[in-house]
Amino acid sequence: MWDDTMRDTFARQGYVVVPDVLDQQQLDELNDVYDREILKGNETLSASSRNERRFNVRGRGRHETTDRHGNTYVGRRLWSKAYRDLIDNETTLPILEEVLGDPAWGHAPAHTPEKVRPLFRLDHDNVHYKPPRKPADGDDRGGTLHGGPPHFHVTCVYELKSVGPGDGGFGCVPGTHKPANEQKLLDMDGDWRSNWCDTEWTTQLPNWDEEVPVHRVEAKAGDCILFTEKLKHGTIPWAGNDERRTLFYKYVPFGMHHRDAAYDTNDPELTERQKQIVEYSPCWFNEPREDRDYSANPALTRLHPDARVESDPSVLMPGMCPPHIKLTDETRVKLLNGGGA
Ligand SMILES: O=C(O)CCC(=O)C(=O)O
Repeated sequence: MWDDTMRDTFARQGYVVVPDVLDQQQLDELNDVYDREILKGNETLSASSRNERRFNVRGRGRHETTDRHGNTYVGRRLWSKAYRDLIDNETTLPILEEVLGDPAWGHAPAHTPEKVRPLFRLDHDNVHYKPPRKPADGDDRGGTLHGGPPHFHVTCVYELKSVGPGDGGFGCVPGTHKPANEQKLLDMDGDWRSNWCDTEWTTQLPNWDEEVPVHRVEAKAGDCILFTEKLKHGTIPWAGNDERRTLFYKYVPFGMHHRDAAYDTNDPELTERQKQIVEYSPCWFNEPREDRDYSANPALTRLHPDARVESDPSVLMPGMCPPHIKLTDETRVKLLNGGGA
């Protein structure tokens, strides 16, 4: 399935649609739980969010456990065998291993030791829901374009219902995962982040650079849109006759902090491999966000002995950008002075 054609498409566009990742039985199970947990049973959603639901479900039925590194986890996500099996889906797993493990793709820092390169992590998840919508149903601005070449996470977008022409949902500006193409956006006058797509409710800037066209990505139920967060992407207003039901599983390379969702690794229903994928790395190549309290998670601040201030760009595929290594000034000085991690 992940052949050179698909690899080339992903390298060129920054995304690729991997077809038929989920079979009908998996889709039925995922949709059944979705119906039960989200559409019918979820009393925690506020009335204002009934038309547009964007959330992760980690916080439902909260409970807390502590893993073997001393990190504390709170919460559960949509939780059934079908959802757990998406953590290490057999089709996307080898793709993730390659694009998150091989520093040539610009997600893993070049100094990541070979033996930990296959150990990517599920950083967090999101669920998007939209009811069927018609133009008369009122304003929908969709979302702004975001992402950028120094980002280092990769997302598997699983469609639980088909997304057809003109429906909306996932959109992007292919090629902008590479700085040279991103620059074409940065050079455009006007608010290109908000005004990037022509729909019933939104208008593209009249001076949009034709060299960086927008893709409205279609996919069948069961397909996976795999994209790098280096790519400029966003949500196109929903205009489908059917619902939008989309799951986002967002992965990072070993030892790279992004949003750090904290899954319950003590859940007995996880397989060993799933546990390893949701577990925090024991030490890190970048540092966690300063606006969060990590006192319950001591291992989240421990740097890997091979941590560096920058990732060597010479290993990259042509045009790719190395991952941003977020470090405090104090750590930078220490590393630059040869103090080690
Ligand atoms: O498919 C979409 O709605 C866009 C998702 C998105 O912007 C994201 O996952 O960061």
